[in-house]
Amino acid sequence: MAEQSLQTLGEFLIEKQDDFQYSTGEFSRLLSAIRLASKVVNREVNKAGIADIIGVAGKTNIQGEAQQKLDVLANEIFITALSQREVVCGIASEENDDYIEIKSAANGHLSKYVVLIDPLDGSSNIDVNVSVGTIFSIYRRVTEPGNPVELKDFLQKGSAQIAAGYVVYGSSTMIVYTTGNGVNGFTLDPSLGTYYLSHPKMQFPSEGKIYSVNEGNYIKFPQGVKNYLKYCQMMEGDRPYTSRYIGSLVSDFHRNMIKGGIYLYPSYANAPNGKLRLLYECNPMAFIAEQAGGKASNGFERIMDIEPTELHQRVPFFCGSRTMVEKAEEFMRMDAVKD
Ligand code: P6P
Repeated sequence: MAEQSLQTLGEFLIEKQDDFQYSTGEFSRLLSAIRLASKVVNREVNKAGIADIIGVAGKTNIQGEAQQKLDVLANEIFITALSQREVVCGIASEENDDYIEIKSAANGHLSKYVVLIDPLDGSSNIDVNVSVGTIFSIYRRVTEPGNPVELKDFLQKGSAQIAAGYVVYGSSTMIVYTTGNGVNGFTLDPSLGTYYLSHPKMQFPSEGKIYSVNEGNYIKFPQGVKNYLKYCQMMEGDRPYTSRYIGSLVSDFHRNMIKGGIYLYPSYANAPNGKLRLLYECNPMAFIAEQAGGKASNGFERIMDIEPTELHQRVPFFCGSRTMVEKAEEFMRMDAVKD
């Protein structure tokens, strides 16, 4: 199908603006800032290999500029794009210990949105040319506009998100996001720098045959997880399932949403809350999963019901096709009853 017959992300934002109860145009400008930043990060991610080849990685590039780690660079790109459009009053990032207060020249602290972001998740995969992603979560501030943003504006339950999405820098670059009216995916045509609606109304298949987990941690997993993995591997009915683990949450999630599957990052011996962060990894992915008919929990409780207490807190994460997550939760409950 020729590009000119496909809807662009820009046209989609305009068309859907009325769906969005906060449609003052500010939100569309916020998503446009994310769209622009993702294109810049996409360019940097795709030339990272070149940087390695011509030996500039780690020191200075051919222009004599300091070569930055890509996740630090991606963080700066998103923060700059968001700060300069006077649509957010605060940003919290995986790369920053504390949240960033944004005071815009034009309206001071009157912007009503806060963004939480993992600017380049899975960045350790860059060196081995495996796909990585950006994950973002958007809330309305809960404190009075006009005053500086506060920590409580960020420590909101996932159920209060007004939008969430990810960028997957893979064999193609895609933006997938929800504003609570379903999930839509847009693919970048790099020759034009335009995102086109390629995956309308994405749905998690209710069943799946793929499980994604780092089995290297098996010995340290809770017994309920061990029992679920053995269930996945048993010769029975539609099993054994297939194990697929990229080591990049966005990529594993994206494949599972298209093909059906479950992603697990459980707690384990020396990590009682697992590895993934609640606010800028699990909540946004949970919002997308639920909007696509899937499910996301910590093995017992809905991720988006968890009351956050810290900016960078971790939670165990079970996310994907509804029946698969429910089966995993069943094994977790059975094990909990025994304790
Ligand atoms: P492990 C990347 O660091 C990440 O946050 C996710 O993208 C990925 O799924 C997970 O951690 C990989 O962690 O411990 O299996 O290497």
